[in-house]
Amino acid sequence: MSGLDRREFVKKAGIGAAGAGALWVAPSVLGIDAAFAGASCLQQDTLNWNNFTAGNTPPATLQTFPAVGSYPAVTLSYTIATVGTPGAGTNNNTVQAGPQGNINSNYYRMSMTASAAGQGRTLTYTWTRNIYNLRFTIVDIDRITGTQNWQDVVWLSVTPTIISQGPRVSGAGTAANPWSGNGTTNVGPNSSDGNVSLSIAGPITTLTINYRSGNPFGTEQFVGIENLTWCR
Ligand SMILES: [Ca+2]
Ligand SMILES: [Ca+2]
Repeated sequence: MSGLDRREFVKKAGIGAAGAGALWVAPSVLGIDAAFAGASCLQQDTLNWNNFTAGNTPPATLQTFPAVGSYPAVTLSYTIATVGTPGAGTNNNTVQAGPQGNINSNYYRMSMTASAAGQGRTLTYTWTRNIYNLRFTIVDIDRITGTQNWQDVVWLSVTPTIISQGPRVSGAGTAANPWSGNGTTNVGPNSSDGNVSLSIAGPITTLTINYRSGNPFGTEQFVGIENLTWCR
């Protein structure tokens, strides 16, 4: 469908441009990836890291999304805890400027310098009411072997649906089968090879992202969390 045809179709379908941000639109209508757009989303919210200052630690209460029509307000907060005794790493628990994972926008960074396997960070997001169809991308899950010898390991508290997974990442994102870097060299900021894009149908009010070192000796390592999008 051409752009003009699409606009005409949208018009005939009664999908107002002014409300496009708040209305669910059939994914096939606007050419959005169907799995990413989800089945039913009358009110979609996005936690956009570009709204935070790069270099800063974000506030524990990240953002309140106001009531819209019959959808009550929802507030997203987070906590981050340290597991074991890793070093601070570089810019742990901060918003950083992209690109990372070949995505040219701000992202949230967890970092450490591990001295033992299993050290890491535990990041927990909490919403004040049920949310559905959560989608986001984790970037730079990678590994170096040799002198530096570090490996990123990540799993979620809820089994995700994987939308896409880079070739340098193994696993399924669960405690039994975590994602981990499978390469031998660093995945750079302009590569998506260490990315995982996922969705969680929900409903959920909390999600924990476990980040660990997979190797007993490592230098500084990190992963990033891109924008979070969900439906109320
Ligand atoms: Ca990494
Ligand atoms: Ca990397």
